[in-house]
Amino acid sequence: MQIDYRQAAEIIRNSDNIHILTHQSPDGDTIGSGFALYFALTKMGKKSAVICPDGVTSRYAFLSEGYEEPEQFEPETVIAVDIADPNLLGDLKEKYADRIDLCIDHHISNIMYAKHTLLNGKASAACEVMYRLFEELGLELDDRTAKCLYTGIATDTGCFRFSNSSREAHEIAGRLIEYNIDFAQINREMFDIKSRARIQLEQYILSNMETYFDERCAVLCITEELRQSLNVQNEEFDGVAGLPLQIQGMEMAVTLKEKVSGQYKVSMRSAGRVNVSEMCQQLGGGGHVCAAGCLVNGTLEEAKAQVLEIAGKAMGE
Ligand SMILES: [Mn+2]
Repeated sequence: MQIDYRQAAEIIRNSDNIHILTHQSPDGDTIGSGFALYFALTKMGKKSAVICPDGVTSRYAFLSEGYEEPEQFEPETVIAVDIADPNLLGDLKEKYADRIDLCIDHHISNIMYAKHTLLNGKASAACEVMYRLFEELGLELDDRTAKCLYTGIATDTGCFRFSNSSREAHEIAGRLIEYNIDFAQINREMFDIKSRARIQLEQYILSNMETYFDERCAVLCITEELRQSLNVQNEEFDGVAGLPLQIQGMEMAVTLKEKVSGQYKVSMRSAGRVNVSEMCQQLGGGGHVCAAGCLVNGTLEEAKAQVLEIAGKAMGE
């Protein structure tokens, strides 16, 4: 059931022991909104734990500074943040999928799996929804909460470059930088600094990608064998899917990354003209107009053929 800010605030006021779930392959928004909620709940005198299916990767560890892992407890309330579909819970799916009381999200593709869903499809990030929820709760933010919320908005808007960078997103970010946060450093860490392995990965991708439909669609294939040979950790693939869109004239980019043998995680990015959310929906996935994903079974060639058929139609080929 979809609920509003007032009702979501009520649920939070009435719960004392809360598990906060983030999605697998974590990004700045899920980790940022998860820990922002933890800090807020702590301030309200409530017990909570942030549970991340892939752990807090080193890239986002700065957002969890000040987190104190509580002893294991049975939650009264389970809250999922930035999670459009319980399949994104990874290893946590079995334990939690059927018992999520509140989902706080901004994906229009949310399948409404939670008992209550606070969804703002116009929000740039779950962190933007979280900011409004804290307002509704009358909570005063502090530096570490502001740092989490700012990072989520900055990362989900591609540093305020994507079309979801609304006036609202800018205004909230403006209020967040009033706190003592080093936003220049956060953006440098999130957008400029890369590991050597990542630079090697980018070099590999740009020289080995395939292009289709008059060079308007790029396809990147990353098998597990290739990942290992490049010595790149899974967490370092964040943002790779959009890389080909830096090339003039490129309209969409598709990345096929081997998840397990016979299954590929497909990430699609659009420069704005084509709707990749619709394409991914045809394959059982979803997301945003310019950034979406799905899982495809089969060999690499089979997966690629499926994706190219749908992409070709969408691009008028
Ligand atoms: Mn998000």
